[in-house]
Amino acid sequence: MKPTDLSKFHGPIDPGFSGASAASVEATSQATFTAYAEQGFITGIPILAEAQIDELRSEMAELMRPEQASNPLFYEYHHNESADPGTVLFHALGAWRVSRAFHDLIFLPSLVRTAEALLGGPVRLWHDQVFVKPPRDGAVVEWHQDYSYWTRTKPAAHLTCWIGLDDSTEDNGCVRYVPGSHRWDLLPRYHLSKGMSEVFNYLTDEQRAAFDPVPAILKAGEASFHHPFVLHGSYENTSDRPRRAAVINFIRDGVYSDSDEPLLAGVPVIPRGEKVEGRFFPLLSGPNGG
Ligand SMILES: O=C(O)CCC(=O)C(=O)O
Repeated sequence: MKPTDLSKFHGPIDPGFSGASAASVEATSQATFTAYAEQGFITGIPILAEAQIDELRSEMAELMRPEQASNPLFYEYHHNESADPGTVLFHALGAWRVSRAFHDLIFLPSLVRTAEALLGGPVRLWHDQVFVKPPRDGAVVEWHQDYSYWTRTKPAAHLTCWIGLDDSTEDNGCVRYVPGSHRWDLLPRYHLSKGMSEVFNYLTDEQRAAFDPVPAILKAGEASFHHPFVLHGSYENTSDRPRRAAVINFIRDGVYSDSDEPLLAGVPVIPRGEKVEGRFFPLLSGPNGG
């Protein structure tokens, strides 16, 4: 049976999901703007209530079923993206088209309002991602800047929100950020889960000296937001707990295509120079984002 493509719904489908939100929609404080501008990320933002975490965890288990590998709604799907077969990184793009809870997550007002504040205007979905590191043999995510993977869209008015579905700690492979690295030039793109040393081939002496990552230790349901140039990565999960995450990648409304190829697998071409919009890039601000 053909799976239902939830991208046709540009607003929440299940009022119960959004209604359970833990987070009130508050104005972004000056301290938050300052931290984001200085460090390139902010962490510890409460987003999800217990019921939403439970729902996303159970839908994550569905998304990971072997038969999903052939689901054409995903833009990318890797049961294991790790280059080391002894470790596992489940990583997929496009869950919002497949799962109701992951779909409704992108419209949560608390997320959208923070994204608007940090990007300085109305926002759209660029794409979503899910990352799962299973207990004990969870793989690494190499140090990288997100925009290295997104140069086909311009300008770099992008923002990533990383939401933990488990407590994330140093031993289960939490994300780590290099404060201030959002002011560095763009690094090349390389394998996302091969090791943690590729990046050092490209850093200047000055950048190596300034390389001092900090762990984003989060409770389940909390989020961090990061700049598209901030250097970040994560080590193995050596704990006996999973480390599951939902990631939303926003663009400011007005970002345009710089490619004549599909921006995401299976999506109609947006010719170079034309605005990124339409069914697969919903506007989240305004009535859609509740
Ligand atoms: O989940 C991770 O460890 C990496 C996530 C990441 O690279 C991102 O959210 O941009």
